[in-house]
Amino acid sequence: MSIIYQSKHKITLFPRGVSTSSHSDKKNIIVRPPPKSFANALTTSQFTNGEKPDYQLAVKQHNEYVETFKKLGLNVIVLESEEEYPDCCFVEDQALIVDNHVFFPIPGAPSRRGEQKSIIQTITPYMKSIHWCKEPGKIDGGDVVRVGDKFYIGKSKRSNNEGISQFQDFLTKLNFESYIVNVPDYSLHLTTLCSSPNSNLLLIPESCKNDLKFQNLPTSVEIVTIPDDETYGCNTIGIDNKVIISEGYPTVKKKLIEKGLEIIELPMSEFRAVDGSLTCLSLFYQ
Ligand code: CIR
Repeated sequence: MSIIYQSKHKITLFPRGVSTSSHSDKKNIIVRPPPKSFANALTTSQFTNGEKPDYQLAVKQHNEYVETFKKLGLNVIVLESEEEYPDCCFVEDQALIVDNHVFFPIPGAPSRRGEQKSIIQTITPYMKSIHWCKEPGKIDGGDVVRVGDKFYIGKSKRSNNEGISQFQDFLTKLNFESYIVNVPDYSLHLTTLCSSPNSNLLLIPESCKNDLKFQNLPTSVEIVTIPDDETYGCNTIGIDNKVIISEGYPTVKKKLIEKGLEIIELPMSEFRAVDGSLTCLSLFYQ
């Protein structure tokens, strides 16, 4: 198995609102640094001005991300980069872990399917049950947002009805409600547009207030809208009273401070260049 680093098991804080995990089930975090081939990662950007991502800077930014979780007391498991998979740092897409039950999706991008092998090897020993997506289903972890104890699943270019329905069956067996949200064409994943920094908040861009239909949100949840030019900043990771946000999104910062949350800002420019956000870089389990 290709684990290159594992921090001391010192756990005091619990992240929440990241993809599929609740605040109480995140003790271990799996990450994978970008490979040297990172500049070839999939992207919707055109790079007309020679703005391809810079590998060295991406490694530096990834390192800051990892150090943040170590400082917060999580057990950090760092997998080896895989050169043949330029997108391999975006581990969120490769597994859907809910209360230590895992659903392994068939990732929507065929070029990314081989990234899953090492994730399967790493996670499987710790899971209570293992479930597999079957063809013709496809779904990316980046299309799943947990808000409190309800799950919202993005129907996107990467996640189709068959994949979503298989994942919903998995959630039903675990007694969770789930709802489909149509992801607008201009966006890669549901997590590209929103996040739940704690179980009472949902951050979305203003223009998505009408586009993204979150049915039956828990009554305690407040929707916080952010100007469209800060859409990228809507992807956050909440940890107890702290929230990790991307650097350069002043309204996101201000509104979360107003909610009494403490902010940790991280530079994300190189991951943003290839459509990756904060949550895409991690997988959590108990
Ligand atoms: C991709 O297109 O698959 C990667 N370049 C970005 C994946 C981002 N992952 C995520 O939002 N969960």
